[in-house]
Amino acid sequence: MDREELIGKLSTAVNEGSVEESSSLAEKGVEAGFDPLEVLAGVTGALKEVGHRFGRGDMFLTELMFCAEAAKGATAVLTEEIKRQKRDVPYLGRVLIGTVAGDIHDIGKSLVAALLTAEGFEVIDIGIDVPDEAFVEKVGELKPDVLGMSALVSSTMVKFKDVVRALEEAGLRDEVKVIVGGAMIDQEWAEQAGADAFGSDAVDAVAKVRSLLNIR
Ligand code: B1M
Repeated sequence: MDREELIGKLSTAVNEGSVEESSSLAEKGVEAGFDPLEVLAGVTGALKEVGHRFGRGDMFLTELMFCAEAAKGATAVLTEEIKRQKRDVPYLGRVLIGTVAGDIHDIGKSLVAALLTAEGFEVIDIGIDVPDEAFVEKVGELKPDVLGMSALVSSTMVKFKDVVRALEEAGLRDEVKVIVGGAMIDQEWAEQAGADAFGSDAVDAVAKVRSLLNIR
């Protein structure tokens, strides 16, 4: 099977919510030596398609959940390979990352965390549905160089602003750079929230974190 065929089959597996099939195809891609980032793009592209179908009402929530599990399985295999390929990279800094309160989407956030780890950052992932105060508490306790927040739903995007304000109130805002991202987020929203950067995807997030810390 060539790369295009594998990516096509993987996209179908994600679209159909075939959990075992998607992981097995991702493993085949790794064994064949295909670029894991390129294969990952097939997975995220398929999830976008799934999102459109769900948004149009062409799919039930239970079906969406299977598609998400299929994507997660493949993503886990591919991100492990990315980390393996980037072994022995120098330490670049500490990043605290999480999905904001009220939001349980974690695939994008985990992908950003995995690529940052592969790049040489120590990433502390505090999970999903993270209350504002937990972000602030962890920034105070762990002193990360960068705080990353992810949000995917319109009603949770406002949380970035709340956390930034809470960091200011705790006197911690000047001690940490803030980057935000998620499917609905753009540069303008990030600026309005008071963040220092916006990541359009995981690769861009890594570039922005490097730039925030003046790492060439
Ligand atoms: Co949800 N969901 N979902 N969902 N879901 C969306 C976001 C939605 C757009 C689908 C749709 O209707 N078209 C819609 C939001 C609409 C809106 O608000 N305008 C939606 C909805 C409505 C919901 C529920 C409310 C559905 C319901 O219950 N009726 C519910 C919300 C629950 C909650 O959070 N409270 C819900 C639930 C779910 C599942 C649990 C079934 C599942 C998530 C499973 C999981 O994460 N473990 C799910 C999924 C899978 C999606 C879609 C289809 C795919 C999301 C995804 O993982 N994409 C999504 C549609 C879409 O996004 N177009 C949708 C792949 C991922 C790699 O991309 O997360 O964008 P993404 O991350 C990218 C970039 O955005 C960026 O880099 C990543 C890698 O490239 N990025 C960052 C992300 N975070 C970053 C942080 C950074 C920097 C970059 O710095 C820190």
